Amino acid sequence: VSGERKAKAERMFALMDGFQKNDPMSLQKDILNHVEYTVARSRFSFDDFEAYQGLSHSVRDRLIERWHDTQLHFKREDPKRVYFLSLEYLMGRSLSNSVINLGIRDEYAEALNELGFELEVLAEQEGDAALGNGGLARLSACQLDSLATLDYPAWGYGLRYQYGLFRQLILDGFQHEQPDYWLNFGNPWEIERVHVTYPVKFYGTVEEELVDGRKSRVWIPAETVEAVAYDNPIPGYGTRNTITLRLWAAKPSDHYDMESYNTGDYINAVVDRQKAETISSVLYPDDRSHQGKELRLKQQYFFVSASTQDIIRRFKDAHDNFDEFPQKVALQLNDTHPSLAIAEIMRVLIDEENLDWDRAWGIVCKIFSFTTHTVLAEGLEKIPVDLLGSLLPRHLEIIYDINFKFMEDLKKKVGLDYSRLSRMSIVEDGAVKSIRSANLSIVCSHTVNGVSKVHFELLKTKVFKDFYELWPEKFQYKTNGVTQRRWIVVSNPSLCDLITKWLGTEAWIRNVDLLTGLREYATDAVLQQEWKMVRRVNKMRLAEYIEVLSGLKVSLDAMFDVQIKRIHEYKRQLLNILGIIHRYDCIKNMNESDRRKVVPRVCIIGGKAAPGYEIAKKIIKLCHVVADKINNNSDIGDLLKLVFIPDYNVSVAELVIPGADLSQHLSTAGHEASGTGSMKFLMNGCLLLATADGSTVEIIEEIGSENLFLFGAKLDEVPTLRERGPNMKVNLQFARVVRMIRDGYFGFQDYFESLCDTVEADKDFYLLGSDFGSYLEAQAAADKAFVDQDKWTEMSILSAAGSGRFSSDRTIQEYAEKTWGIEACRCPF
Ligand code: BZD
Repeated sequence: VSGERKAKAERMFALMDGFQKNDPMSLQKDILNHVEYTVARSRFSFDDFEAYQGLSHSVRDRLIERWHDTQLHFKREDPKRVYFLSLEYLMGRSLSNSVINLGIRDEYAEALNELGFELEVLAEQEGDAALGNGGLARLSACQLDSLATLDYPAWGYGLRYQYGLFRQLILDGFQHEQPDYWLNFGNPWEIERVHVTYPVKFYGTVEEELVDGRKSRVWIPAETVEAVAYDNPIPGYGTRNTITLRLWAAKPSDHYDMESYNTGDYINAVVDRQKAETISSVLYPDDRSHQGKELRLKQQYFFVSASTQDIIRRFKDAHDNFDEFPQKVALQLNDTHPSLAIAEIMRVLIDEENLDWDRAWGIVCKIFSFTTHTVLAEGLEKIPVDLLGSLLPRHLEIIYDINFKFMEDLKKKVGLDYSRLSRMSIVEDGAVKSIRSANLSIVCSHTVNGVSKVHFELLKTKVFKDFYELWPEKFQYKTNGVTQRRWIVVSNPSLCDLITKWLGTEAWIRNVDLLTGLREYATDAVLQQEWKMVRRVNKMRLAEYIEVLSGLKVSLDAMFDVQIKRIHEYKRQLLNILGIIHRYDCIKNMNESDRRKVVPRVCIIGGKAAPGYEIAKKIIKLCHVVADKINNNSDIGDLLKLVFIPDYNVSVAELVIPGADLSQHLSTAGHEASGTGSMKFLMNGCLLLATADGSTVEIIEEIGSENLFLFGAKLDEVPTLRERGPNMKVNLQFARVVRMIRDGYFGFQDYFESLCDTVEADKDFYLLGSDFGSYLEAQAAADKAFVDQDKWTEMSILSAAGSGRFSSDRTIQEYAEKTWGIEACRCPF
């Protein structure tokens, strides 16, 4: 039978292959057909954007073919699947990534050339899919790429926001937020699944009813919204496997408020119906604070409910006994944002599938794993009980029940230690009674993961200390990683070719550990020469971008020094700017002969501030006024320039990272759970200037402390420093630059007052003052190293060569083996 099945499958795959041909001629035909029939433009007259549309539709066809094959294969094999639940994904652009992962980049480039277009130019037409805030969201995107590439049977689930992360507009140095209505001109990378829809219910009451002679709690919801699936195929590299990122959009339900139609208030009823769509309309732009807003809670439940219905439906297609559920399903909670999934699965198993509590609980405890991305206990998500009780009354009951049983068990273990019991309780009694999402997630997950070694230590000793003592076996960490496909192959094609040439193989694109092979050539004069060339061309691209943005011409001989990430006090962009002011001040007071020794710098800063985060917005403004002062001072010339890159996003990162000589990662030790930006720079041969925080500690293990510029207080010194205040010697230099701002040297004296206050000796929570001296020393060391370009290039090669551990392929393999218990399921042919 299996032979017959195989033959059938082979015939089918052969037919498919006959359907999509990848030679340049067929590709041209396809592109033109799409221009004519999909985009509805004449094939004799279309512009770059229309060419991009035609092109991406032809790529989409090829994605769909592999995606169908993969889904069919998964269905047949019925392996254990992992479902990755995340409220945020920062996918960026898809075109280049897709043609590379499909292995038909060169064919497309040739086809387009013959049509008079350039692939790179058309790729620029695409806007970013920015359905996320920062590190957590980009990590999800990298992990999907690795899941597909490593052939894991995986699904990503999320929300299809109509408005992604706001666009940052800078007017007179101030940040303004503009809506990102990214779906305006259609999105060729998604497939609307009109038949994959689920009702999601809200509000109402819980009543006790007799069901089959048993007393049961029954939720009678008051509102229904429809969730419609949009599938985004995610192709793996070097494999046919193409997995699904399924994003849900909210649509009015057909059952919605029929009453109003009957009573004749037709117009209001239609307007009301439309309100359902607001659930998936906008991404919350705060990457730290949790405000307990109803809409946010609705988003979370909407996404969780639709996803779990889909997962359970898929399970039930092939199984009828829920005890098998844990053998087939792993649910990964990306931070606490999807933690309502726990209560939802309990509810479905008990209320809809009629399992008793213990059986349902036994299942739930085997399927969930939870990864936290936070370092501060204060940063943990809380849901006000009142809000949850009104929106999801039955879920609140279930969470109370889980907590009651947990507390009873805990009492048996720790006795009546009330302070401990209250710290560990899922329910927080306080001014606002709330549900602690992290406690819920820990209690109900079999594994809790941190994202770096340092983070893991903090989880064990601070953030989740009580839980670690109770269940040490639950806690693990998986060092974050990024995908080398996006961060080298797509964004730095010349470095990619160079690496392949020197390693003599492309295999590193799937097995990044092979990069260590570059170590033996780190001092090879020929490689060094070629490496420098590649880096210079990338700097040229970046310099052109800067000129177009700001009109500023920068020297390619200068050190390009970059800090790009969300603006946060703990990330200390302010430390960077104060350092720049100090450098400016020194240069101004130098004589001619000293000036000749200065290493010229182009300082580049970019990032968004959460709209309500005043201090972060002031840091952006400060950057602009300092830049105005420095860049317009003819006396300084090329020795120092400062540029703020507006609207930082994934595609900007793809341009900036390959062109950076030095990148800065300045978080106060103990504040960055991991940090993944540094990994992208490292892979691209950019040197790091960093504190011993998050992933940097592990980067040092790989490349050695001699190959980066380390500074600042160590994790264990931070608490003492906070108590003692900064030491006086450092204070002098630091006080001088802060004083310049306070005195109005850069203008906006009143406006910057509160910003300066945050770093006054007695308030300097993030320790800018005490780290300043050591920061300047690290900067001086970087200058010194840059003078010897051969040595610098050696360090650069060693950085890239040591970046293998920071591939998301490694992270995902560890998750698969140690947390999810899933195996690869490779689509044949
Ligand atoms: O997650 C980040 C951490 O700050 C980084 O250190 C880490 O590298 C990455 C990936 O693990 N956290 C976030 O990006 N968090 C958010 O974006 C976020 C969004 C909404 C609500 C809360 C946090």
